Amino acid sequence: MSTRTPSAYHRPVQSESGVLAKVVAVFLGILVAVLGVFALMMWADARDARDDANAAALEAQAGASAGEEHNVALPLNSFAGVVPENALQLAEAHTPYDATMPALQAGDVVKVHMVMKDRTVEIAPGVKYNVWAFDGDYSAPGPIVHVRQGQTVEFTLTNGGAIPHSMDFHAARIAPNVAFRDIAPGESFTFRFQANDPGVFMYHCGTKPVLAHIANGMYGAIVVRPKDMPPADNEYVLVASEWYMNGSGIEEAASLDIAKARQMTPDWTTFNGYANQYVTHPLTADPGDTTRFWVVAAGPTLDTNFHVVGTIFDRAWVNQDMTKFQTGVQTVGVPAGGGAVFDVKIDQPGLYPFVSHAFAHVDLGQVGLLKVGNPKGAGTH
Ligand SMILES: [Cu+2]
Repeated sequence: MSTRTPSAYHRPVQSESGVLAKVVAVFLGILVAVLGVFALMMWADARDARDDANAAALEAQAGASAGEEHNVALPLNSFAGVVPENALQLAEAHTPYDATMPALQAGDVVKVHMVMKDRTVEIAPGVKYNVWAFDGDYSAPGPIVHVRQGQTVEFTLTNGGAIPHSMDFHAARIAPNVAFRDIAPGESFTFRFQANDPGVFMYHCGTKPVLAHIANGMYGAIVVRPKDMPPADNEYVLVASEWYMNGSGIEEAASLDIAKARQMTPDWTTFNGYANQYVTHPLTADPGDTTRFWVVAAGPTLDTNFHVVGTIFDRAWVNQDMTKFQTGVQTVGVPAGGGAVFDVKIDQPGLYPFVSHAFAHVDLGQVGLLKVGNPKGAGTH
């Protein structure tokens, strides 16, 4: 399953389905309302307090009109208050983080090499942020590590950044003062651990202040596949996190606002580092498939309340107890620093939003779509 399939679900589409037509109509209404807000905001000073208040009111109205369908429109406003006028085009042009579970590797030892790098990335359409994060295809979160229970992970950290960093694997049972020690810029360090505990775990830089290092993007997910698990047709990895910015990130890239981070008032919340990326580029499944979500809440501070709209979790392995699963669960809290695994078997084609059901998170970007089949109004490719 590709996560890079372009989506045209938001374009006007004729539909015979009353429900679908309603959804599309509501969505287009939201889109028009939100774009209208932004046209106004671009004309005025977007940071003017009065305009922000008006825009927030209008957006609240738009959100309210979404009603029970849930608002899957781009939340084009945030605490920072500004996105570019062409946010929708930028969202479409964005290449989403590939949430697809990577293949396992053969052998007893799996070598993982991560290079830390200071870089500027987009965390929402046209919104740039200076991360301390990972080199390569992924910036924040880092690459998905996927190993089989019992394999040994040989991990090498190379610090290509400007200050000391480290890496703490929650999947490891190891002396942290040795394995998770700070590595100076320009240096590398290798340690090994046997991944005997199955589940999906956070990894993150543990250098002080940890709040700043995680808030700046130094986190990711490691999946330790259990020896026995029911089969799934599609497997996706989602890392929930939040961003705290000292500016809008539009004119120039923003950096961390540590006061906001301490107050837990994020500008954006995301799955896999970019607001709403799987709304514009949905994850996919075929009707009748069992789709498995491996979810980590990286924080740095906030939990995620994982829920898939339009279905119920057939199985939920909660916070890494992989010996048993709950059945028929609607929403599961994934604590910051924790993880959980969710199976949904969906028969009816459609667009199924996955969200943190703490809905402030949805407004700030922690929402995506699972596109089951090829529903009308959801794009044809
Ligand atoms: Cu760090």
